[in-house]
Amino acid sequence: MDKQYVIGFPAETRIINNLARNVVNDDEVAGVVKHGGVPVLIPTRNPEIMEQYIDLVDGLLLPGGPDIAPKFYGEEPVQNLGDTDAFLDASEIALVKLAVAKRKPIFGICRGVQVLNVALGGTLYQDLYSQRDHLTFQHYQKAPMPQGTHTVSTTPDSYLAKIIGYDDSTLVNSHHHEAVKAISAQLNISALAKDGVIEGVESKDDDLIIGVQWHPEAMFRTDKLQDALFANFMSRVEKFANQKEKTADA
Ligand SMILES: [Mn+2]
Repeated sequence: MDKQYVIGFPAETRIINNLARNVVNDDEVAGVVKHGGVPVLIPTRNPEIMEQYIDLVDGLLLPGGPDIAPKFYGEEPVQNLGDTDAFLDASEIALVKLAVAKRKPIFGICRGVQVLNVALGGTLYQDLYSQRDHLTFQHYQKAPMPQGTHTVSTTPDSYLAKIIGYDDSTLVNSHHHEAVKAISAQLNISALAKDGVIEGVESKDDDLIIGVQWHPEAMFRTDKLQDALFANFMSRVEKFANQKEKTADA
């Protein structure tokens, strides 16, 4: 990759030493930098200015993070819903819609998959264990995050299968109690856990959007398949940027 492409990272707001700070996950930054991307942090207190950020970036990384306020998909909160932040949600939902409209590639990680689904009209389980009536495996693992704990099956002919292989035994880590319930009409399922929990989503007609419910940023240093997800993201960013240049030249 000759040119370096700018990747937007929406930031969570965390109170550190009594001050509200904008924070991003350093492992996600490292995965993008390794493959030639230039990360920029997007503060999320002001959802109304997200269009300016999308115009600045070539791609969007939707990171892991807290739960999503269920009001964004028309539900009331259940007892086991975790921490939420409506400013973060509103900003990320705006970023997804703008990135899709402006053809900027998205890579969603964990919460990122859930944000993608909600932004594009889908719904979530707020808590797998109290809302799903059949067998649900451990998806909030107690093992160290670089270690995979449950397997996923990739969907044949999916873009994800082209990246990590068409396989029913890819071992991934798992750190979520929310998950996609009704999938957006704009997305396809690209991976499932053996209990049926949706573990991957992607856009239907192209590879503009790829998201995984696990955490490749905790695994990419030692796992070639997970590293390939970051490499693929940056090659998608390059491809869509080149398409835009051609359109602009014509
Ligand atoms: Mn899982």
